[in-house]
Amino acid sequence: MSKETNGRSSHGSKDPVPILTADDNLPRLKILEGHFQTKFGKDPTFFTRVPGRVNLIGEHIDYCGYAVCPMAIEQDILIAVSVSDDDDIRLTNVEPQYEDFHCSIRDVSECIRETGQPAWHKYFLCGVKGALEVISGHRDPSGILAAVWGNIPANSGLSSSSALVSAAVLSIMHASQFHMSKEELATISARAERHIGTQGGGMDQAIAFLGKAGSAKLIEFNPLRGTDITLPDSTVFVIAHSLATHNKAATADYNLRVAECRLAAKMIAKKKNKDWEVVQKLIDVQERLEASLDEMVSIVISELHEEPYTIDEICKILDTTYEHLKRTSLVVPFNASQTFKLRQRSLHVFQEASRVEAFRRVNEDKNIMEQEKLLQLGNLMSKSHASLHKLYECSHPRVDALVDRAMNCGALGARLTGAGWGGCVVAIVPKDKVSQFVDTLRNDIIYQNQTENEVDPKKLVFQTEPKEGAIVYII
Ligand code: ADP
Ligand code: NG1
Repeated sequence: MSKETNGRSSHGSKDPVPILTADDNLPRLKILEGHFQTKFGKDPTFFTRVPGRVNLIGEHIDYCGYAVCPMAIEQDILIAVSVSDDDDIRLTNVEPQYEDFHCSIRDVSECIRETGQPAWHKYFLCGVKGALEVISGHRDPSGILAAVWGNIPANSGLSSSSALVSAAVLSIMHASQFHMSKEELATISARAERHIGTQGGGMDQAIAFLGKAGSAKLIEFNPLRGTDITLPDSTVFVIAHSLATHNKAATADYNLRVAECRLAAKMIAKKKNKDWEVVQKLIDVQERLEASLDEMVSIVISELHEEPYTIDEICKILDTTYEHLKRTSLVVPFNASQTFKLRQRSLHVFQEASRVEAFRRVNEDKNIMEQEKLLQLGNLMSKSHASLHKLYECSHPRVDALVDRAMNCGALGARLTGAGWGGCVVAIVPKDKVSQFVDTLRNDIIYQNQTENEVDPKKLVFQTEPKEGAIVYII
């Protein structure tokens, strides 16, 4: 077993990332160490480990300011690190599809900005940039050597990109002996990942650091905090891959949703005579109106129409110009013909935020019988999926088919997890039925997709349970 190293984890910061001693019970670290030695001809001095996550409920609402309910999973990103003798950042990856990369620490921003698909090294560099923004002025940053190895399915809604960015932030911070709390590291990592271009809300980086073995977390924002959610003993969550993947940073899908929510917030504020220019998030307008989530649903229905809004119409209602809107609300430059489904998106957000509250209440309520609890949790998850499919339009035919299949195989609820447009589903299954459920779903996926020889079905459908957040291993 790895043990906490006395005194090393405090460094004066509240709730720091644990620093453990790496030992022989961690075979992946040994393999990664070997890769590092082969590539760089020296030993790493420490390792960072950051998990992926599965979001149980609360999708596409973190960037609107609302609480979400994820848990950290077993799959992770590991990085072996050593400070280098020069200013260079040298990166290598155990998986050959991720090519080696190097650049000077002075050129990090420029390398992130380079056009083309968002290559893997850019996520690492986002982490470096985010960390440098905090430590510059306090420390002289040096170059580093880093070997990366991850086993979180990529582009699949299990937060592989945030685990990579967060692990890069943690690596630079630890290498610079700059010790911060988990909440601070999560905030820095969320800001860092936005350098890739997507305006994420911070859920993934929060659970990456705040994850706790045995508990899901209610993650709340502004200020960032995590509260344990103890899930019923008689339930298991199963993750299944739809075999459709989607890279968030490679398309405008995600940022369009962020923009639609911002515009909806401003439009409701304007119609209700509030300071629409200052309002950025849907939670801001709810706070100004001092309304409940149910009341916000009624307000959306009475104030926003169903037909998609054009930019001209939005500008007219807000009495502003497109140029001004671009600076304040639009996170990517859309062309003038882009339309915005403000009513559908904001309805999803307010109703999903209510479902998160209900999910928490059901878990905490000691008066609900266990079996009834599972049914209620499952029902909330299925309603969440229906809303992501219909109102938020971020599902995928393969994801919808997998959700249906999971329900037919005995799940009590199933939903898309993560950003969507492909990726994974999460299903809630009674513990005594789970092995039959997993076997049936695996066989089904093999049959449906003829993938028996291509993908290991064990990696496509697997049980999961809440795991610990980020860790530093010293040698
Ligand atoms: P996710 O939902 O998994 O976070 P994203 O589309 O946001 O998906 O980001 C996935 C990207 O993160 C990949 O395309 C790749 O560039 C990077 N990535 C994920 N896992 C690894 C890994 N093990 N090694 C290197 N890069 C990785
Ligand atoms: P994924 O793509 O699943 O890692 C993204 C965002 C989250 C959140 C979810 C949708 C990033 C890094 N992550 O997660 O903040 O908005 O979509 O709930 O942008």
